[in-house]
Amino acid sequence: MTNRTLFDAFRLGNLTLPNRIVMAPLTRNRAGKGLVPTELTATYYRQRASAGLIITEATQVSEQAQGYQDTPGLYTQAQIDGWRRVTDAVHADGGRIFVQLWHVGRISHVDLQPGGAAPVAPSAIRAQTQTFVNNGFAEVSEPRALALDELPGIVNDFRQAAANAIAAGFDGVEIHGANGYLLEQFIKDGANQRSDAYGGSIENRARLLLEVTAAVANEIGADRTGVRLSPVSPVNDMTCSDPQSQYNYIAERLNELGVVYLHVVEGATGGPRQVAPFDYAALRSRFHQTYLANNGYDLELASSRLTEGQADLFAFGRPFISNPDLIARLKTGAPLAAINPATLYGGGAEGYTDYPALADAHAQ
Ligand code: 8OZ
Repeated sequence: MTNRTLFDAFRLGNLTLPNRIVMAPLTRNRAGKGLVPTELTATYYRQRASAGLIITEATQVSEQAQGYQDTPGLYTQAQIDGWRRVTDAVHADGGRIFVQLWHVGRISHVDLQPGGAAPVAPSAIRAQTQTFVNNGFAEVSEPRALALDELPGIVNDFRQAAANAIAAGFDGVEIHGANGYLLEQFIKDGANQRSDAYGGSIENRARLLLEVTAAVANEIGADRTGVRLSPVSPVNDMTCSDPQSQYNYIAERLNELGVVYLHVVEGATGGPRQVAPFDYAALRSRFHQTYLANNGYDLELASSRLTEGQADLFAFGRPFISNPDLIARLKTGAPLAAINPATLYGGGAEGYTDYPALADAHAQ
């Protein structure tokens, strides 16, 4: 038992977070032309600068990495310039911000791929799930299996996007190794039936994630590199025959690489925490840097987990959408505003930058 509180400062790499509550990555599908973040994006993140740390929405490392309409990228100069406006706005209001980098792999659609090509994956197995494209939901497309000699290019795309992130003023990057996207497609055997060095054994299935992480850490520093995992989440049609040994192994290797945090989606992403047996304490014991816990946390659960010493930081997702001043509300016990599910994905300011902070609400 400890008497730490969620509102105490925490040292993360070279940053001092003023509290232990992190804004989780949240896809909002509002990038502008060229998949560039807009002034509205800068306003949205600036409004949330009191978070201990902001982790941005998932951001593509290449054109091929896109799987949903209007999600931002970080591989063109215009995108770097757009993100610079965001990081400047957050820093001006005293905040800290990491960008989450992803490649969606097979969770994509031919209409989002360069030249209308098939999305790429470890194996040519189509996921039973949908994506948001052409202003509606559609089944994801049949993927093609990546050739062995294409994998260094993917590692390099992550490395380059991490360098771009620093050029854009980010404090660090989070590698999206969760939720059924490319890196997790390699990790979990339901999506990976390769017989080369990237499939089969636990070591082989972890290889791409670990190569990407090593390349990013080498480029920008392990103290600015975090990794997100979701060991038992079934989202995006994922299955894994032995998640505990698979993820214990990954945690040991990430510990050796010295990455600054492990961000763990506990249970089914955005759904029940109890979905399959998994020992998160065993995972955490293998990783000696910061453990960032995610999924369904509220003030009470996060406080008790912190007191028990089960995690260092706690990511809150949906509450940050409708409460830009979430930290102040949690601290003072003020009521939380409800989210409007209709304005989560796509659109403009409505349901994005127009949720008031309490002080504003009182002034109206
Ligand atoms: C919701 C809608 C689209 C994408 C994830 C990036 O699950 C996502 C995502 C969430 O990690």
